[in-house]
Amino acid sequence: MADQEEIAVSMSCDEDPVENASNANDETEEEKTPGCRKKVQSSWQPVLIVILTVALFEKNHLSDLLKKTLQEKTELEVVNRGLTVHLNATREDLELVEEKNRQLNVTLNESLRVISMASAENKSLRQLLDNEQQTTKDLAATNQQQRSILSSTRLSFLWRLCNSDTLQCSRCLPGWAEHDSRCFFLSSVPQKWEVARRECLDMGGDLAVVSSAADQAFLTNMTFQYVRQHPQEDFLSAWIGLQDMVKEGAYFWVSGLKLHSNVTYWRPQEPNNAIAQWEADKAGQDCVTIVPPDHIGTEDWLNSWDDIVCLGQRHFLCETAAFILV
Ligand SMILES: [Ca+2]
Ligand SMILES: [Ca+2]
Repeated sequence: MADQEEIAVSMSCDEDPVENASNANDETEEEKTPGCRKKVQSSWQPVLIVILTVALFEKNHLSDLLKKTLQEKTELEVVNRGLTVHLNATREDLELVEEKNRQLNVTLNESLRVISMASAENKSLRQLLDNEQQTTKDLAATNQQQRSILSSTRLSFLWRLCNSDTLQCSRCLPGWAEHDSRCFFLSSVPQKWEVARRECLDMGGDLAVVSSAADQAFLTNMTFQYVRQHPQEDFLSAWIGLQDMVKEGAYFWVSGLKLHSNVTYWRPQEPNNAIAQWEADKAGQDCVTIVPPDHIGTEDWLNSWDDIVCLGQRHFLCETAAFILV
């Protein structure tokens, strides 16, 4: 609208627009046509006012827009700074996370290595366990077999204690006599005292020990009965487990007990540590035997001990504990 008005004014004032246009800035020409200029100025004022108003409006608008933009810029800068701070913090966190991740990777690798080693060791242990289980199984089978054999052996051993006809069982093996929960054996073959003791030990016992008058009576009676049952043998006496080999006169039982003065059953004039003329080259009499009495029940029949040379050949009396039958 403003442009159309300006053209209309120009067309009504200038007959030769080209010429006027070429002299538009010529002050001398302006002075020659003052009426036309005043006319033009009066017609341009509203336009200028409008233009100025519009320009002012635009200026204010642009100013407001600039302020708004500057404010937004400021806000954006604040936000940007905040985001930058946040970004930096995030980067630091990320670096920490990455460092932690590296450490976790190291730990993980170490754990995997340990697990691998443990797995190998576990496999080895499993193999050992399998071998041990197989060995245990084999041993159990062998044990069962041995138990079977032992049971059979034990039964046959126990049967030795029993009469197969009467099923009466003794607590002592055949050939042994029971007394005071002990079993006594009188050998049919004479031996030296040391050899005799070894044979008693091999049978699970030792040479007999006299702990009481009852023991003495029982053992002396055994020798007496043996002589009666074997009148053809030259039975002199039988070793018991008493000796004074270490110190003359200091008698000890094979059990380690010292001879008690209240439990002694020496023959008259014994012990005399005598050396027979035919044994002059031997040591004194340091081992004790029971000499069978001529009669049982006489006044001094229990006093049957005699010390004789240990290297002499004598029968011998052994003892063991009696079996416990349940
Ligand atoms: Ca002696
Ligand atoms: Ca003597």
